[in-house]
Amino acid sequence: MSNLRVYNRALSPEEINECMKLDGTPPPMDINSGLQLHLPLNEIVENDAKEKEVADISAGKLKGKVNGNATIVDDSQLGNCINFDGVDDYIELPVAAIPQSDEITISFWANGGKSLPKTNSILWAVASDKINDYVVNIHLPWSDSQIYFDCGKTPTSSNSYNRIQKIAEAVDFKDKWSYWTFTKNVTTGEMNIYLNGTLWHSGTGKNKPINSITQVKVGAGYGFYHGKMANLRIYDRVLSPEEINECMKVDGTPPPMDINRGLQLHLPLNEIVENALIYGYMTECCLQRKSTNV
Ligand SMILES: [Ca+2]
Repeated sequence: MSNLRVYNRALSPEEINECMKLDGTPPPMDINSGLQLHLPLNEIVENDAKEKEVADISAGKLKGKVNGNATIVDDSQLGNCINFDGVDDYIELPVAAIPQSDEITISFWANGGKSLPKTNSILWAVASDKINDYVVNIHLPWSDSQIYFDCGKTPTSSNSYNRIQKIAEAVDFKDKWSYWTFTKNVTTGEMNIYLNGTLWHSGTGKNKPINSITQVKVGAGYGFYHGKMANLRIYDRVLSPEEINECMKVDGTPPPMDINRGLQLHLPLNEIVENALIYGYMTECCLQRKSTNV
């Protein structure tokens, strides 16, 4: 016997088939492991102080504060997404959005407006009040059509960042959605840029650390980004190419049926464990873990 499920509701034939399919499929990659921030950017809400915010759906539940008059627009490819006017719109994030770790991954969808290329940052995190004291900075692109990825700096001096850059085609940064992923590993000194899940540019010998930050902005920094953006994710680790492709696929796929709704019990029945002295605790803990790991 395998995968006994008990629900407090009647499942539809489609849901029953989904359970059957799921049990025969290997577990998916854990694209939530090391996730520091995930802004879907599909909704702007007002908080109690009447400030506009975007929600972080990662465990950290950080809030982004919306400035200017950034709007949510309906998009035929990605559904609702945020639009920056390129004049004064941006999101301010808490400094905890950028992990101070040896590794980082930043990924998002961007669809640039007509005014690109122009002087702008789409993501910007600085160590002081100096505009170019970058800890992380992405020009997408700068006015010279180059994509710049800056990450890590000499702690004691400003304007001392590690950088990789490459000229981009207009088709990659305007009037069309592209999925961009930026990674850095401080220990190996490797910095990578992926375009639509394929490695697009890389650099080595970039060992400067990702140190402390005083300000983080999305859609602005050194100039204002013009265009649409969706699903910003930041990780405290370097994602594999397979994981990057999985994120890209997840974002383009409609949400699956919620076969966990009303689930009272799920015994995978794939393991028999010996209990310890803390019998009651162990049983409850294992059952909980297994039902949430479906
Ligand atoms: Ca505006």
